[in-house]
Amino acid sequence: MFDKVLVANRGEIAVRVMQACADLQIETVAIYSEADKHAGHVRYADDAYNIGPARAADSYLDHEAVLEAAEKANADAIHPGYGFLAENAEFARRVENTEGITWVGPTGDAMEQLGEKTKARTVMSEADVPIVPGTTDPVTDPEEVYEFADEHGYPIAIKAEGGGGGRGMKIVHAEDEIEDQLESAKREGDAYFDNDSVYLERYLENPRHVEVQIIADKHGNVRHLGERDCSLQRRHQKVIEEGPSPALSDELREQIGEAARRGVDAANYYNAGTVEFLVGEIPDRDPGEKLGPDADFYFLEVNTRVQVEHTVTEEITDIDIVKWQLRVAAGEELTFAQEDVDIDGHAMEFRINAENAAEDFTPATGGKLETYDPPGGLGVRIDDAVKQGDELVTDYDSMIAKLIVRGSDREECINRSKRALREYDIEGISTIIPFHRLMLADDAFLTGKHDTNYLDNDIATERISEAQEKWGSAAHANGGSEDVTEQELTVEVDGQRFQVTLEDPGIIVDGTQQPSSGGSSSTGGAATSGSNGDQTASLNGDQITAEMQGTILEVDVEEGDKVASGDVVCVLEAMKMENNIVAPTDGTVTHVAVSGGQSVDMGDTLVTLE
Ligand code: MV4
Repeated sequence: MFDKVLVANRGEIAVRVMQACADLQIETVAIYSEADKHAGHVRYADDAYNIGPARAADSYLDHEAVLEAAEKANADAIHPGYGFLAENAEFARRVENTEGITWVGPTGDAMEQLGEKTKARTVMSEADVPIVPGTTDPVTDPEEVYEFADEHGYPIAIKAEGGGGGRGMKIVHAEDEIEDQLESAKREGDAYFDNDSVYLERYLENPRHVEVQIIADKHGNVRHLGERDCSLQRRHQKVIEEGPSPALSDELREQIGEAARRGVDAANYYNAGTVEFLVGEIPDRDPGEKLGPDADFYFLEVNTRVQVEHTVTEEITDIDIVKWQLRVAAGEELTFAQEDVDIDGHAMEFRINAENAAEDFTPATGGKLETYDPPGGLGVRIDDAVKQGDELVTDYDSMIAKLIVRGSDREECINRSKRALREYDIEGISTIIPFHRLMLADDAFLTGKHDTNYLDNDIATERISEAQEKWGSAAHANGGSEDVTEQELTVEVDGQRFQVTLEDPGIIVDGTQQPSSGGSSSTGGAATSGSNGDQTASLNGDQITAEMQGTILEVDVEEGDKVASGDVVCVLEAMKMENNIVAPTDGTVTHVAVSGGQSVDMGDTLVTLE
C-alpha cells in the first residue's frame, strides 16, 4: 500500500479521499491555490503545498505544478477526485510514466477509449450492451442525417464526439432543421472539446437517468455496486441522487448492472467508474408498478472517475469506494464476489449548493458562514470541508457540502431527510436547502415518477420562491456585511420558549428590542396587551423600574392616565437598542419620574402605578 497520497483536488472530495487514506493509515498531502489558503482540505491534510493562483488553470489544472508538489512531498500516489484533472488522459499518462508515483484511476488509454463517444458505443455494442439506435461512425454530411431520419424518424440527437454534460448535443425535430443543427453541433464540439466530429442517435423524449457504479482491479475482476437514479437534474446539474432507483424492478436492475459490468470488462478497465444509461419511462406508470425486464435501457456514456454521488452507493452497499480505489491502484485484488454485493436500504444525496434557487439558482458571490451547524444522528452523513466562520470561496463550484441520508427503505429515507434538512442550520449565505425541502414535499419526486426533464419543464418557479421564503434564512441579501438589521430573540412566555426573528427595524413590538433609529420612533397604538417579555423594567411594589442603564427616549404617559397591562409607558434606549417599557398590570399612573432625554441607572424608578 502507499505511504503518502497527494490529493489533486479541493473541498469535500479532497477531504473524503483523505479520510479513506486515514482509514488505510496513509499520510496525505493537500495542494491548494491562493484562494484556498484557509480551506478545509488544507486543514485536514498532513502536509499542504501552495501550487499557484486562484484561477484553476494556474493551479489545480497545472500538470507541472501538481507533479512538482507530489515530488517535493515525496508522495507515492496521486488521487484526482472528480473534476479538475480526473478525466485528463494526458495527465494520467504523465503520472503513469513518472517513476515512483502511481495514478489512482484508470489508465490514460482507457479514459480516452471510453471518453471518445463513438469508440465507447462500439465497445459496448460489441459486449452486447444495448446502445441508443444510431451511428458508431462519425457523421459529416447532412445526407447521412436525412438517411438516418428516413430509417428511424424524429426526433434525432446530433452529439459531439467529445461531448458530455449536455454540451454539444443538438436535437432535430424535422427535416428543415438538419443542416443548421449539424453545423451547430460541429461548431460546439470544436469550441468545447477541440473535436468537430459528431454522431447520431434517436432522441428519447422522457428518459430516466440511471447510472451503475463499477469497481475493477488490475487482475480482471469487475464488480457492479448497483445503480443510482439521477433523474432529478436541472440544466444537466444533478440536484438529488438516490439509490436504488425508485423506478426499476429487481429484474431490470440486474440486467442493467450486468450490462455495465460486461461493458467495462470488455474495455479492460480498472479502478472506479460509472456507466450511465437512459431508461425509457412509461408516461402514466403507476408508481407502485416498477419498470420490468422488458423496459428499454440504453448505454449513454462512461465516467472514468469517482463521482460526487458515489456516497449513495457506499451507504446502501457498505462498501468504501474510495478505499477500494486506493487498494486496486496499489495492485490489490478485490476481495468480494459479485454475489457478495448486497443492496440494503435506501439512500439519498442532497447537494448543498451556495445558490439562491429563487433567483434561478444564481451562485452566491461571497459571504461568510455566520452559522454552520450540520445535522447528525442515525443514518445522516455529511461530507464537507467547511466550518463555521469560513468565508465562502467562490472561485470554483458552488457546492459547499453534501448531505447523505440512509434509511431501511425509501419512505424512512425521505422522512429522515426531511428531519436532517430541517436540522441543517446555515446562516450568512443562501443555499438550496429550501429547494430540497420543496422536493421532499413534491408529488412527482415522492412517487419517483420524475424524469430528466422534470425540473427544466414542469416545476413552477413560484413554488421555488415560496420555499425559499418559508425555509430560507432571511436578511442575508447584503452578503453578510455588518449592518444586518435582523435580530433573533428568545423569549419565554409563561415558561414556554419562543424563537422570535425581528426583520424590520420599523416595527415595534412590545417586550422586544429593536435597533435605535435616533429616538424618533412612534409607539402610538403599538402596545399589545398581555406581553410578558423582556421589558427591561420591573414592577417594584407599584413602581416600574429600569432593568438596565440607559436613556429615556420618550415618555408616553402622564399622571392620572389609565393604562392597561401591556401599554407602553416609556421608551428606554440602552446599548443602541430601543426598549419599550410596558405596564405589567392595569392601573392608574400616579407619578412619572422621568422625562425625555434623561439618563437612568439600573433600578431607578420610571413610573409609579396604582
Ligand atoms: C440523450 C437524451 C435522449 N436521447 N440522448 C444529456 C447529457 C448528455 N451527456 C446526454 N444527454 C442526453 N442524451 C438521447 N439519444 C437525453 C439526454 C438528457 C439527459 C441525460 C441524462 C440526464 C439528464 C438529461 C437531461 C436532458 C437530456
